[in-house]
Amino acid sequence: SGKEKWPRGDETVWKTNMRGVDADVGDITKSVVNHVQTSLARQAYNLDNLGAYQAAALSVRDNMLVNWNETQLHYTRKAPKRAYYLSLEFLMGRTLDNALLNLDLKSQYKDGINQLGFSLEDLLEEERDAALGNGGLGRLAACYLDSSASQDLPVWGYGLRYKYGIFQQLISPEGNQLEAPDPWLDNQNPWELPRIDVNYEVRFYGQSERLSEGHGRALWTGGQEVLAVAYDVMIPGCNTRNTNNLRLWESKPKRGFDLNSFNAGNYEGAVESSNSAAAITSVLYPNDHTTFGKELRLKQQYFWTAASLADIIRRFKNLGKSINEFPDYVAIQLNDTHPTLAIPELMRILIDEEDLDWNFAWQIVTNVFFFTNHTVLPEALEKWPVPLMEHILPRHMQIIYDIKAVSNTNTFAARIFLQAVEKKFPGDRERLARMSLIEEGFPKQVRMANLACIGSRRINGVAELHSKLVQTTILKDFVEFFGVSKFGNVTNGITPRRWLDQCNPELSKLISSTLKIDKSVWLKDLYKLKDLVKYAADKGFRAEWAAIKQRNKERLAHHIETTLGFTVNTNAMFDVQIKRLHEYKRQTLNILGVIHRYLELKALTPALRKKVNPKVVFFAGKAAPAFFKTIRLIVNVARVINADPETKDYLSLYFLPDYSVSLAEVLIPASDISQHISTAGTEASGTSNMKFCLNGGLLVGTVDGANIEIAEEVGEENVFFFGHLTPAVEDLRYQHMYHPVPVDEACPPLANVLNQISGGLFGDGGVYEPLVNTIRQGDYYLVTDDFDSYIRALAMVDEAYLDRDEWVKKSICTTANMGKFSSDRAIMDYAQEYWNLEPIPVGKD
Ligand code: GPV
Repeated sequence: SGKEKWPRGDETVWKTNMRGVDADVGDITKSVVNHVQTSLARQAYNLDNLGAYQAAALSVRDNMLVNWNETQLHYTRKAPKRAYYLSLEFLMGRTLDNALLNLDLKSQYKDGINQLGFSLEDLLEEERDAALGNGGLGRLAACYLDSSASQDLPVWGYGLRYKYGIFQQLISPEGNQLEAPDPWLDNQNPWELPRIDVNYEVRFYGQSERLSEGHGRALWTGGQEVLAVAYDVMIPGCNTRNTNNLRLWESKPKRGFDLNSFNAGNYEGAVESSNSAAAITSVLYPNDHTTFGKELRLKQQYFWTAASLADIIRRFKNLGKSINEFPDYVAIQLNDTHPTLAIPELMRILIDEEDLDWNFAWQIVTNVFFFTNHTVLPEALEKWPVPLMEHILPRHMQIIYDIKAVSNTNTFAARIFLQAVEKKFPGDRERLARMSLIEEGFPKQVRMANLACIGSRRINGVAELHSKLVQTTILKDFVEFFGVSKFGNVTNGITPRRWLDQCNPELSKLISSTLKIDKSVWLKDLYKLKDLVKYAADKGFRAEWAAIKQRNKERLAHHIETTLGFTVNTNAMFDVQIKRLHEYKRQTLNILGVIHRYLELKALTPALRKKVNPKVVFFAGKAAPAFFKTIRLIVNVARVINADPETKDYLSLYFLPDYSVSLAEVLIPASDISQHISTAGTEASGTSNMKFCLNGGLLVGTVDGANIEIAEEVGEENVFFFGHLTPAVEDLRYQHMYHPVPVDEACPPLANVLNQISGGLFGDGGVYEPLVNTIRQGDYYLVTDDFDSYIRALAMVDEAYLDRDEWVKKSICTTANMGKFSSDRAIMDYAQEYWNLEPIPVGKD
């Protein structure tokens, strides 16, 4: 009785039979063959690349599992404060290559796979991307997981296990985007561990009755109960045994069949309810920067936050601490407003289940949560109709009204401040209306950003300019209410493991051999790249640098040749814009610039044309229906100019379908120049700008988001800036509204381009009228105002590229000065300035 002895049985037998990570090639082939036979039930004679990939993945997974187990045990024993990153999106991409590199097993596996008659490169191509995200926001979450594990920080991610990730994009011959489902789990996913035993019931609908006694308690009953089942994804750190966890929830019916319906003979009804539970995690909503107010989306958000919180609380309770100490052991980061329901959900748990006093519960809540805002665009600010919330989450709606009442009658911690504000702005009812959690109207709506803001310990934006804009525009009233110290900035970052070492192995090797330090050192201290600056003067080094860029361009060309059948001119400058299509990101400005260039080329004599710097322009990105026309225009411009014998050697254009993390890994290292050309003040940060620069590509961009900080680091002489600055944007928009000037007057070269489109140079001009009219009328994103300056910037790019020696120096100096943009720096900033978290390295007690 009493204490059990662990392990059971003979400890040395356990120890000598545990797998280690220092497997040699013999162990690797043995483990892969074993998985072929026993996990896949296949044999050597019928093994294809897919089977070999799966066996290799399972073998690598075994190595990760050893570390993962050890890490979780270590964290449990040490009981440190932990942080949880709640994100509705994790855009992970492929795992095998990344895992091999982080575990430092790539060369051993390469040899082992070779001995078995396969090529590791081929097997890597068999893996499907895990594309559980739309764009930058989801990819940022993935980079942050890599950096947390790599720096031994006890951070877990929580998300949803969508059956279908972001849609697969097809482009029809006419240039229309078509969407197909992304059945990424069809081949089985070797990287996830189903945890059927880790599950929670989540309630929807029903009734919430306030209890007369107690302190705002209620009883929530009835409705529908859905089961959340955990799937764990291991996150290996680079050059450490620490392996963190990403826990994804899948929805299941609570019982396979509802017995009551079954007894009543209502077979169809029973099956239907089981279908509706599974629907919750069936698909990732493809809306980037927009909200739709769809019931299923609200159910996704609650399902995920409720399951995650239940799991976090269960883990906390295992520590045997009092609930008062919750904020000392738990920090929860809200990735945008999508998980904001976690705030009223934690209130519900503390009040209704833990029986805490309302004010005390609110004090705990406001010390646990941290909120990151990722945009100031109004269309992205989430609002949920009150009637919908009342229907689906009646208890949470009551709590939100209670929070609203308390914040309005100012009985909580910030009372002193509000009194001061009221003194300063006596009877400012408009201010109160703006700050309210409920927006008046038909219907009333819950403002999730306001809720996230008042329910969090600290709030941050994602680049210096953006964080300033958050504080002076959308959350201005809250800065005046709480004081500015509650607001901060954490400039985004990217993991140099995936975005340099993995995607550009030749450059990584050159850096290590030049700096004479192992990559495991500089990959985890990216400021070390600074020493590359002095080699910019070295002719031999420049030649190697340029040769690698050239081979990366050929690798991209080869990829395009084999997948799309186009032959790309690798002697040209490669100019790339890859990101979700949005009006504010201004892919239109880019394509209009391409047409302008084409018309200028056509006007030149053949002799003069020969002096022009040849250029290939690449676009890729998925679109919401509102931006389909932009893709159609790009595709049809490509069709015309790529077939024009007079110009095609000097200018060609490709729209690469189905943009993904894996495609980005091929495109980014091949770019000479990339475009980050949002209207000033609209792109919160951007993160692909960092990836291009880290790989020695230069930027043409507006003075926006992280472009500004990149220029601060690499030097303004190495960035091609153009366009109006943020403070001018509002005035220009005002002028467009009240003193409109026709495009023909405001910018004749642009008017000419628009007229060519309308005139049918790229097929039926009528098709493009709505697109062209966004510029001719209103021009909210200031394409007209920035066009001349944009064309001038591109001319400067051409001129700079002609002096190839200088260009390569710029390229080297750019990479060398990108240390700040490692996501290691960003995540350490969160750990220290927000979460109060310490590294907990495994095996270094
Ligand atoms: I809100 N972002 C995104 O990808 N999707 C969204 O729904 C929202 C923001 C992006 C921003 O647009 C980028 O500027 C930023 O770099 C990225 O989030 C990560 O912070």
